[in-house]
Amino acid sequence: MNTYIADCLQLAQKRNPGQDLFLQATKEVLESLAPVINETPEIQARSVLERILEPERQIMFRVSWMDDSGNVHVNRGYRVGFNSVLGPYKGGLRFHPSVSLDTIKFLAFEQIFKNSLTGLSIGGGKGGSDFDPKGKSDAEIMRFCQAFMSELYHFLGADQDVPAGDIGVGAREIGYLFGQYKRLTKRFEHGVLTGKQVGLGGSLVRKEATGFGAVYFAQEMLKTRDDSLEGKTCLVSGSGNVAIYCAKKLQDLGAKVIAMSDSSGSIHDPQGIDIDIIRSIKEINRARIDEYEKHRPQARFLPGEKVWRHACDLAFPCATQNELDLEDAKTLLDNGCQVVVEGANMPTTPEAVEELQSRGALFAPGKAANAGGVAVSALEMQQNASLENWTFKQVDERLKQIMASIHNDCRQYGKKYNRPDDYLFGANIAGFIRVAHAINAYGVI
Ligand code: NDP
Ligand code: 2IT
Repeated sequence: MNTYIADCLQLAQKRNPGQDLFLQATKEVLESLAPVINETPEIQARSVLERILEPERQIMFRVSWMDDSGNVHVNRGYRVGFNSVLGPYKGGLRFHPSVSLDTIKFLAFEQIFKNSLTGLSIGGGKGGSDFDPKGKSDAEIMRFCQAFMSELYHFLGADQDVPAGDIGVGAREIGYLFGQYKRLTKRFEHGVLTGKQVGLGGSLVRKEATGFGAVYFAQEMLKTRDDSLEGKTCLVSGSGNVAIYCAKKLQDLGAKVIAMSDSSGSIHDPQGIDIDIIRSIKEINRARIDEYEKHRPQARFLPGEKVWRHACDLAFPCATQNELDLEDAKTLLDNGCQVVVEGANMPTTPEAVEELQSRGALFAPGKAANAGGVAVSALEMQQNASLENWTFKQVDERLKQIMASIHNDCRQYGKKYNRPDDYLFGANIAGFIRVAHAINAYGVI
């Protein structure tokens, strides 16, 4: 390994002890950068990697709120503004009991390069809380969001930091957060949050964007092998926002999705998942996925099982980090899977990525394949700033163009260094170059 990169990774380890997800993400990006660093001495001379590895700011705060029975709970809130050389901090909020500073830092770090790949003016940030939305009433969710925003609002602004949704945060939560921001600031500042409801400043296609975008990316990958999604068998993990619209687009384009999951287990439907039933169970009723069995006699719920055990052509991990490990990768490959596209952030472990790539499968990293969500968030900011509302078709067309352009950038940078099929390498280099250029252009700040 290049010694400058090795030194920087060592420094990151020393500075961030125990932050395993963050260190995993930094290693995965930096290990790709040797060719660029070797041919661009200013990167080391101006300590560009050291500056990229250190968040510009990290905010942690107490969130106290009252449940419906009058009990007081205390959670921890986070917002990490990692890098703003390309634009205001942009990235989602995650509400999940597993959230720690480590989780938010890894997500914010990934977001820098993802946002750079979109070609739009957005920097990298992420936030959230260890609050668990499961089983909470609507009123409890509202009170939590209000308490969370009561601290966070000081640090937000359409030109400063613009959160959106992620795990456990969708249009309902964004509505409560926006309402509280408006109440506290006395400003109707549309562009301070994205993922708003359509009709209340939200953009058409934002809800669908991450899942649709991942499928548009997969289409581009298959085109390089003169292939298409028509007739392909697919596995999609998760059954949340990303998974649902990934599965929907796959089916619209003639593929068959035979398994999906949530944190309780997976469902297998050999005739193809009925996505309207999943939407009704998970998106509308916020229930558990085992209910699917009641609606489809041929389907089976497999408690605690992942989706990866079934034979498929393409796999789309769309739930959470490190959910597809080495054993899963081997099973997928042995059963004929040739393409893995990450809808989630860092769902594939490094060992699994290596196995997939070394056995000739195509692998698309989340920072490229799931960039459609944040890209349409940026289009929402654009619509808010110009007081315009674009049609579904207009936004969807822009999304397709952006995903095709990210795909092209990954391949071009891969080709330049004789690794045309290595999307992880190409995405890391393409994302990094734009950020490094801006860091140099702004001087030492
Ligand atoms: P949702 O909250 O809508 O859905 C998350 C899904 O993943 C649910 O099915 C959930 O199951 C499952 N899940 C979450 N955590 C775990 C866990 N620890 N173990 C097993 N299953 C889990 O989130 P999204 O669909 O928005 O996000 C999914 C992934 O996509 C995340 O990695 C996120 O960072 C990423 N992403 C999201 C974007 C967006 O715009 N929303 C954009 C780009 C990436 P259960 O219902 O049981 O909790
Ligand atoms: O991981 C992600 O890109 C998101 N959760 C979406 C961020 C956004 O600002 O739309």
